[in-house]
Amino acid sequence: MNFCSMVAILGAPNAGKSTFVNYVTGQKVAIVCDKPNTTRNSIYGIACQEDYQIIFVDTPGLILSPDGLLQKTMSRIAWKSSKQADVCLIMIDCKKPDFAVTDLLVKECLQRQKPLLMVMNKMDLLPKDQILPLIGRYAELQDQIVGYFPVSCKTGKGIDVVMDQVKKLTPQGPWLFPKEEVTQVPWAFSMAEITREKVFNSVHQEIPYGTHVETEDFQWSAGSKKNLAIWQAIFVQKEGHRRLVLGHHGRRIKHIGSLARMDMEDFNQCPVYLTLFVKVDPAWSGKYNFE
Ligand SMILES: Nc1nc2c(ncn2[C@@H]2O[C@H](COP(=O)(O)OP(=O)(O)OP(=O)(O)O)[C@@H](O)[C@H]2O)c(=O)[nH]1
Ligand SMILES: [Mg+2]
Repeated sequence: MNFCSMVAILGAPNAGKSTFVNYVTGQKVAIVCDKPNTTRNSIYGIACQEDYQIIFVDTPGLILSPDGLLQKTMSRIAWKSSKQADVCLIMIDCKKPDFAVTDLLVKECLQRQKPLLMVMNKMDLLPKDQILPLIGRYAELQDQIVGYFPVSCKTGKGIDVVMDQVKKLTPQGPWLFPKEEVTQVPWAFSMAEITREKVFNSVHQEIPYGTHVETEDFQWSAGSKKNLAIWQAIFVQKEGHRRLVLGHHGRRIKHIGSLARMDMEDFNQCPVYLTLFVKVDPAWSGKYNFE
């Protein structure tokens, strides 16, 4: 007998949604950064345990007043995922809760009559007694909320309890993906995301938000020894940003490339030759389909 459900992971930017999805799948399906608004698409993390297939949908952090095409699209993706899901999981950063976003999400999820789990993340950063005031905020909705789950997505503490609860809410039904699949996004996209994560971690202020990475080409070796060549373009919106991404004497792009290459070797289990180009395209966000 098979069981299957789709669980939308919703919350404010930086709450730890992608870290959660990586933890439950045991693989890095989504990129993680300490800067907000890292995730731009809906990314499935597919976890299979015994007869259960749970599709966790990582979503962009919700922004209340989205500014510009990219942010508006990101917010739309988050709302769409919440509509399609069987279960909603709202992730809260206990250390820095964003109540404006969380209140709105709670209201919308309950209106849609979805089972709602409140996951209080980053418990490793604060003493247990500080979590009670956070739970008290939704006291009058207690009967409608499935439960509160203190976790640390970094250490994994408490996540087994969330998994057990999700399984209880999962109906009988056919699996939607083959057992070995961990995400729905194309491989070339995952490779581009690896590089985008390194760019996000290496540059600051508005530059990461104006950056997009595309895998333009790749080639597997023809010989007996498996290896892989990948060519990617990092799009930025201004010439000044291109210079910053390149760095003095190209040092920054070299560093980005070598970190990305190591992750790609890990992902593909073979040597990788990565070539990066930095290109200026002020209008890239208008051309790119995020959904
Ligand atoms: N200390 C601690 N840090 C965490 C935990 N979970 C996530 N983080 C950190 O929080 C930051 C944001 O994590 P992400 O998983 O990228 O957050 P997100 O909710 O996906 O963010 P967006 O994609 O921007 O919406 C990263 O620096 C993570 O390492 C946790 O349980 N404890
Ligand atoms: Mg994310």
